[in-house]
Amino acid sequence: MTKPEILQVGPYPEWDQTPLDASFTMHRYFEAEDKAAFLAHVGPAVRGIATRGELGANAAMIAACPQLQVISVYGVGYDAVDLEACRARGIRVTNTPDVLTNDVADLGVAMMLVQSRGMIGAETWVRDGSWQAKGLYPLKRKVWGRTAGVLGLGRIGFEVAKRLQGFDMDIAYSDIAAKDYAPNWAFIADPVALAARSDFLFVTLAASAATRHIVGKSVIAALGPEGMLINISRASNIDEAALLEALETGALGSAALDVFEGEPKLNPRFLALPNVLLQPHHASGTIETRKAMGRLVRDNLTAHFAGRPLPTPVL
Ligand code: 8YV
Repeated sequence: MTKPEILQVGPYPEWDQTPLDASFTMHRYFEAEDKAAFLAHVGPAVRGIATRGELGANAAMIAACPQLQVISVYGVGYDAVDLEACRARGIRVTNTPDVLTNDVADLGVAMMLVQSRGMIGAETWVRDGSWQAKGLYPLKRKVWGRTAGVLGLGRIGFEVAKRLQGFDMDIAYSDIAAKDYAPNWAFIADPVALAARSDFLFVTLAASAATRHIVGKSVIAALGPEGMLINISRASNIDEAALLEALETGALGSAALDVFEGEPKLNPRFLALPNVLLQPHHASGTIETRKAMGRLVRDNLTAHFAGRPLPTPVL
C-alpha cells in the first residue's frame, strides 16, 4: 500500500520523525525555501497535515491541499488552525490534550516562584561576585498565603489551582460559568474583578477569537503595581501593547510570559524590561510529555488512514 502523503509544517524531535517517516511520506514544509512553490508542488497529493500548536495550518495551506482529510496538531491549542476552512470541507482536526496538562501547570507555577523570589537575579548575584562584593541580595516578595486568580479553569487552569493550594493561597477563578469540580475556589465571572483581588493572575484560557485581548488595559490596571501576570496560554489572550506599557510605567508590577505575539521574534521592548521573566514557549517542553504528544500525533494520523475512530478529535 502506498504511504499517505503528509505536509509537515514544523520540525519534530528525531524520536517522532523516524516513525513518521516509516509510516507516511512526509513533505517538510519548514525546510522549503520557496514555501508557495513547495505547496503548489506537493499540495495536490497531500492527504494529511502534521503541525504544531503555535504553527497551525492557515487557509492558504489548506486550500493548496485539495485532497486534505486530516490535520494532526502537536499541542493542545488549535487556535492557529483555520477551523472554518476545515469545517467547510469536512477536514478532521486532532490535538494532544491531557498529556501536557501537568507540565504546563508546573511551568506556570515555577514561573511565579522564580519571578516572585527573584531567582534569576539571585543566580547572577552569586555568579558575578555581587554576593561577596555587595552582600545580601535584595529582598523579594513571598508567594505562599497570597491571592491568586486563574483566568480559565479548564484542564490546565485546574491543575494550576490545585498546585497553588499547596502554597496555602487564596484562590479564585473566572470562566464562562462556575465549575462544579471547583467547590473550594471562589468563582468571579468578571476578569477585572478577578484581577483586582489577585496578587498573581494566571492566564490559562484556550485562545479563540472570543478571548482575544481578554486581558486588556482594565484587567492589567486592576492587577496593579504589586500584581504579577503569568501567561502560559497564547499571546493573543493579552493586549501586548497595553502589557508592555504597563510594565514600562510600573502600572503593572511584573509578568512571567511563555508566549509572545510573533514568537519567536518577540517585541524587543520585552528584552529591556527588568520586571519580566521570559520563557521560549516551552511549558510542555519535557522529554516525557513531548514523547507522549508525538505519539498522539501519529496515533491520530494512523487511526484516520486506517478508518478507525480518532483518539483525540477536535473536529
Ligand atoms: C507546544 C502548545 O509548545 O500545546 C500547545 O498548544 O503550544 C505547546 O504545547 C507546541 O505545540 C510545540 O511546538
